[in-house]
Amino acid sequence: MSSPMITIERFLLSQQPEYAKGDLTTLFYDIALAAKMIATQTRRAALLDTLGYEGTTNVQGERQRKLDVYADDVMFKMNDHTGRLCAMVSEEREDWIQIPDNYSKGHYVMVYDPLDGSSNIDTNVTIGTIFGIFRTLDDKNRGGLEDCLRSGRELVAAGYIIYGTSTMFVYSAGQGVHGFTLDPEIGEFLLTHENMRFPEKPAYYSFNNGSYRNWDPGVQKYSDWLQSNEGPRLSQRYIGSLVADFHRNLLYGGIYGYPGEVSLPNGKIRLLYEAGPMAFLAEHAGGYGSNGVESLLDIKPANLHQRTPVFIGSRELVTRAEEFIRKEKSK
Ligand code: AFP
Repeated sequence: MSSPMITIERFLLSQQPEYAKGDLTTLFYDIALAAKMIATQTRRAALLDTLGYEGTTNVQGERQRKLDVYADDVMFKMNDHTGRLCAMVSEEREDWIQIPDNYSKGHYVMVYDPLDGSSNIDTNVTIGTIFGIFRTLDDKNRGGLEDCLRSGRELVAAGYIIYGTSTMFVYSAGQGVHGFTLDPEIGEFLLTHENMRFPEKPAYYSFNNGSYRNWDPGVQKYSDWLQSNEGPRLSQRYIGSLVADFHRNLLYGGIYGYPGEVSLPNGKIRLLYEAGPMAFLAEHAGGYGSNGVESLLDIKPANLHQRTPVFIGSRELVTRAEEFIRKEKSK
């Protein structure tokens, strides 16, 4: 354990710039509380009969699992009444979420994927929650759709919670990426990974190679290069949970990719509440996130649930992917 013992609350207070002390700090604390509730529920899911499907589908046409619905509800209920947010966007809801009339509206917008990788839930594989935070564009006119449809460059903070062998809260508010581990005995997140950076020499690449035949030639050639003698000689690790694959690659160096496919030209990952926040974290850890052509942070979504190809992780590996893709496109 790190020494001295630093709780997430203490760290947040010491790190936030003066303007953000208060609302942004407590917003993180609210998210951390939601994370503890989701962690408790996921750990006991089989015992509480919360594995399996809810019997509904979300806006992406995906069948919702009971834990997807639970996590979405917790993220919403921990944040709707606090007066810190003026709007939210969730993967699980078609429209953006306005703050109920009986609560006051704050100055921040939170976008989130309540449970990423949820197809892994029933097999006890690591899953996560992703969030991003924007400041409202217009203090007098808060919480409209234009406050939500923003590029990743406009994020003031982003983070994820990873529900693995331990539960971790990882975030950046623009001053480094910091990780906290939940001590279940005392119910607190404690600082364990200060100032996380992608290591210089990467170790892993994480693509679903089962989809190789459906990728563009540029992505196929990049994948061939990764595995060739001329390549960087990485091991392949793919969990199929963006948060988990990203987290491992952040600690050991590497690249996660979810390219476009023949029947899914923009891939599967959502720009606003998955790719954008993860690209924000990558850049603040010395890495990079791209759609294969440009930075994921520079793309303004045209709609809330827009998808994008994703290549994210160690900067050099991602820029090499862009080179392969550009070269093939220009032929
Ligand atoms: P689910 O939330 O439906 O499990 O999707 C997770 C995800 O968006 C991302 O976290 C994974 O990396 C990717 O999809 C896995 O997709 P494939 O199974 O097609 O590789």
